[in-house]
Amino acid sequence: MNRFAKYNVHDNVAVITVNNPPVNALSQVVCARLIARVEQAESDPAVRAVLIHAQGHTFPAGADVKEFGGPKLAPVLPMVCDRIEACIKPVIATLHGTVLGGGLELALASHYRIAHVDTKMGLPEVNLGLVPGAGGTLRMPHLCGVAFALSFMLSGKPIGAYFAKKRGLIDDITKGNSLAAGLGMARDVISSGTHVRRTLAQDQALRDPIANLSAIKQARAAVVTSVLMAPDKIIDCVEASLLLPVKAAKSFEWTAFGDCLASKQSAALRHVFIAERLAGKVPEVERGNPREISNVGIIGGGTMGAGIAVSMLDGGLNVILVERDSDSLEAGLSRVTAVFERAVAQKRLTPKVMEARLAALSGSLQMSDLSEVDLAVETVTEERTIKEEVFAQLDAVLKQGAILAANTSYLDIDELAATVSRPADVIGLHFFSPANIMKLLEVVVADATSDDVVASGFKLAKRLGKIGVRAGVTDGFIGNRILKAYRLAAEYMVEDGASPYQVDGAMRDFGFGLGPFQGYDLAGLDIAWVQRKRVAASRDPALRYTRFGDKMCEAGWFGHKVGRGFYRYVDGASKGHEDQTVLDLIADARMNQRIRPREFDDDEIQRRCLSAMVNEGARLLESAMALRPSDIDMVMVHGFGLVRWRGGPMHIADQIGILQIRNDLQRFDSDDTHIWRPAEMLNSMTLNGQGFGVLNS
Ligand code: T1G
Repeated sequence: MNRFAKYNVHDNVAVITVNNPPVNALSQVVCARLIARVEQAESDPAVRAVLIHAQGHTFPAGADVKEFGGPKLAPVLPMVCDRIEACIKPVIATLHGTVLGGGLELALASHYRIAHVDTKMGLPEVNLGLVPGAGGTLRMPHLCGVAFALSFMLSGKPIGAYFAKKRGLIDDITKGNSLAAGLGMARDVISSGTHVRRTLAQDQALRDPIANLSAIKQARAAVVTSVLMAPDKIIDCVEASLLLPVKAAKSFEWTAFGDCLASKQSAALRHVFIAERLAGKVPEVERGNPREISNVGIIGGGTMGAGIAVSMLDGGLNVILVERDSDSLEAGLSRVTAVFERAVAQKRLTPKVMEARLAALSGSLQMSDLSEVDLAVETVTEERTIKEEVFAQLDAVLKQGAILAANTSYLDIDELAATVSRPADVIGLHFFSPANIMKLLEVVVADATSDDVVASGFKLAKRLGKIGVRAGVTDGFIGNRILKAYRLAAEYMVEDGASPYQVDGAMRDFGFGLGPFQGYDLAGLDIAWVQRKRVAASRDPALRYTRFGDKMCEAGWFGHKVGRGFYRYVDGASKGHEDQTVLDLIADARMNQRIRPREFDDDEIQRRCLSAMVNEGARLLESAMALRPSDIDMVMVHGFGLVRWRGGPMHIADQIGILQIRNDLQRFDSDDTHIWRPAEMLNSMTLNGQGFGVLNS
């Protein structure tokens, strides 16, 4: 009984200590123990006040997200909160760490709250596609006013202790031990003899619904364009808390919570939450000991190198940027400085912080200046001979134990590792551009890469605030292999009759920030053209090859950087316009291929692109190039901008059903069998009635 919620009495104060590592999540068993302890305190004649506290580094950080998929077994968290609020003895919550979601709702139901000065408090349920479901949509407005409560719950962002006190969310702050401070407050409440047990019902008459309904109206206007369900539901609950009797308002909130919980959006958002934490669970990380990384050398100050330098500086690392000549070095350092200056101009960074970041940056023309770095990342031209040359120079100057990282998108890390004297120290760190913004880091593990170096790569990812995903050595690793299949599906449809603009529109509606052809224009059509020419000799003749992309490159239409690609960009504008000359070129290419164009609707466009991505994902899993399906989802969400509330291609496949994906593949199969032939895994999953979700462990 003592586990999960300990009970002991200090000087007439019953101390209930929640103990459910790692974040004291309010699982069903913790909820049951909490009610039992509150009732034990209430019936204990020696007790005159109750203190709720938590062991470990945080007061409960919310309901247990991992239980949401299962049955809602009593007692559910709202019952715990109501029982605390109804306790005839004063209940004090003493807060520390990150008090989030149901954890904060537990505190709100207590009669008094004191927080350690470093405590963060928030109701982030909206980020999981949920509403605060344990009384938060009633108690927050009641305590802090409707307008603030709405902005607090709709943003999902945590606040600090001082702001919380200013808003009336907590009664006091302590810089000392939160348990001692909580006991002190309990003793004060007892000695004052003035405790009045106020509940929501008693105070409802105090409210002025009309004055508050204007805040409701403003909040609705702010979310009117959102496709998300939870924000609307949060506003509905707050409005209900103003207009309905408390019991009815609580029931309204619980129903809204259940509606959100059952939604595909919330399932996807919870999937992403869990997937982000699963990605770091990698065998080599469990076995390895990460090396200390403080000083980093970056070879190449182009767009990628500069972005990586910013990311490393933001992570508090020292950076030496190496270039081949002074002009290039100057340009590279300027690119880094410009990113920080833009952040200061947009008030995302203070000048003082910018100064500190730039103080950790230096430049050099000598590889020998990297002799003391812990990690060297090459970001030079995507040509094997050039990268091998850089690796040879690094191998000659780096200290023992330094890590050599290649930031290649395609090249074979095993081959690169074989060219140096320390292959075990070689790893792929594939950043996604812009490297200081995109959260994905593909950690590419070569055969020779040591466990320690892999563990170092994942520790670095966490330090940079990125999601590290383990990838095997395969052409394009995970992201670019999925992208290649997606793009092939899109190109085949354009050659068969769809317009690139229709495909882009359909895939933006699907959840990507940009359609595939917008993505080509942004990256540069010539990049893929170079890749196509690189593999031309070894291309599978059975694989369908579309010609219009080559025709556009032969015409110099490389995309945004030259003012035209699939779209026209007037005066360097970031948004392009559709271009009839592109449609004419595609029509000519079709004619040359004797293709009679046909119509595609958006549903077929989305299903073709999705099934191509899922099929390639299954192949990556079969070949162990990806560890788990949710890692593939992380690559598409954090590397290619698929919205979180879609969850990722493998998650969507589970929502649609593997049988449908497989049937689509067979239906789309024509002469381009490469991307449509169902992966063997899909066949066996169909037979077993299995989804990808069971493989996410
Ligand atoms: N439930 C279950 N496990 C959780 C959890 C949660 N709420 N939060 C974290 N974990 C696990 C996580 O999976 C990982 O597990 C470990 O804790 C460390 O997490 C009714 C409906 C608290 C700021 O949204 O924001 O309450 O990998 O790597 O970087 O109204 O976790 O070790 O096995 O993130 O130090 C609302 C979500 C829930 C908070 C800590 N609460 N968590 O960050 O560690 S819904 C949240 C976080 C709710 C009520 C509603 C962060 C953190 P493992 P971590 P961290």
